[in-house]
Amino acid sequence: MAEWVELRSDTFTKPSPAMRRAMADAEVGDDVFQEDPTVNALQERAAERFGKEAALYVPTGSMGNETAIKVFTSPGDEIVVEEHAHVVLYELGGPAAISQVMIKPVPGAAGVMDAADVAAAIRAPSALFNHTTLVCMENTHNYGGGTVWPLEDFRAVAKVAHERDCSVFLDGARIFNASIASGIPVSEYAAEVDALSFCFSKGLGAPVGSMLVGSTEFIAHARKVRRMLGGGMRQVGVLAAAAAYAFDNNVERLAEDHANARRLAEGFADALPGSIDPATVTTNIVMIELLGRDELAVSGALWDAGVRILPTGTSRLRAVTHLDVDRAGIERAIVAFRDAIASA
Ligand code: TLP
Repeated sequence: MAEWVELRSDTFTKPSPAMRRAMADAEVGDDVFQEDPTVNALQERAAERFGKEAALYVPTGSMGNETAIKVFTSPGDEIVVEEHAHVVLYELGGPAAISQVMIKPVPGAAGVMDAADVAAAIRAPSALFNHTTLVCMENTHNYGGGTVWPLEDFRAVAKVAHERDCSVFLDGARIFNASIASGIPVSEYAAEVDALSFCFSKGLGAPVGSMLVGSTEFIAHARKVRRMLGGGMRQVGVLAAAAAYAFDNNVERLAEDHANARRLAEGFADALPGSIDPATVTTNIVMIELLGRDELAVSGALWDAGVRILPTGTSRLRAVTHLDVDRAGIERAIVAFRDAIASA
């Protein structure tokens, strides 16, 4: 039996022996000079898969998001984003610090914004008001509980943004989870936006790395910003090889993580009725309402039982399924949760 059931995040996945072999065998070159063949091939492959002109390998999802925001805005602009988006809550004020933009947060239904709210949040060009130049969406939505945006909502938001001359960016850190859950190819989401980021280092199981995808012009500018932020990497083909392996082997299997997340939610709902509606769990993120119980006491009891679940600071716990947790681990987590609730 595994020592731990690690459910704090899909970022905890470790490279498998086969992925490590692919890394060891990678051909490399200096990527600042665009001479790393493994990186170049990965970028071409990503651009093709998303139906865009070009792509840029970046160290993290946060750097991808912050780079895109900088490319699409000028200091003093305003960007419209769902209020619980990663760029709002978890990037340490990056949009303000790096791009000098204001954030106009918009409420969402489990992370999905309404096009009318977005339209109302975009300010008309004026000598008095902040200039709105960018609308960002997040799919799947992390804080919302791994929500997949319905395509029509996604299209409606992109449409109102474009009609008002805003660029549209997608934080698609987990876009492959969205695609596997909905059956919608990633290129269909990509077709609605000007650029997007996605991560290899989450459910796809690579140790590092994300990708920015967009037009040739966008990527050329993003390459400069990446360098400015300290993200110009050298013989990084060893990491890109892990990402290529993830592309080949770890996309279709995300369905297994989604089934495990649903089973986990069912077990939690059984142990603590009202803590979660399992029907809302469609990808790999499970947000559990503790209904007044102390989140640190519950997560501490789980930890003692060998189950790691993330306290969020809001009386909710978050569990994320991934390729390093199998069904036996899920069942173990359910038993531990039942015990933790009984003693909390
Ligand atoms: N999210 C992490 C934490 O930072 C919260 C996690 O464990 O889920 N966009 C989204 C939607 C994300 O969930 C994350 C990571 C990122 C961007 C940033 O990726 P990294 O960690 O590579 O900078």
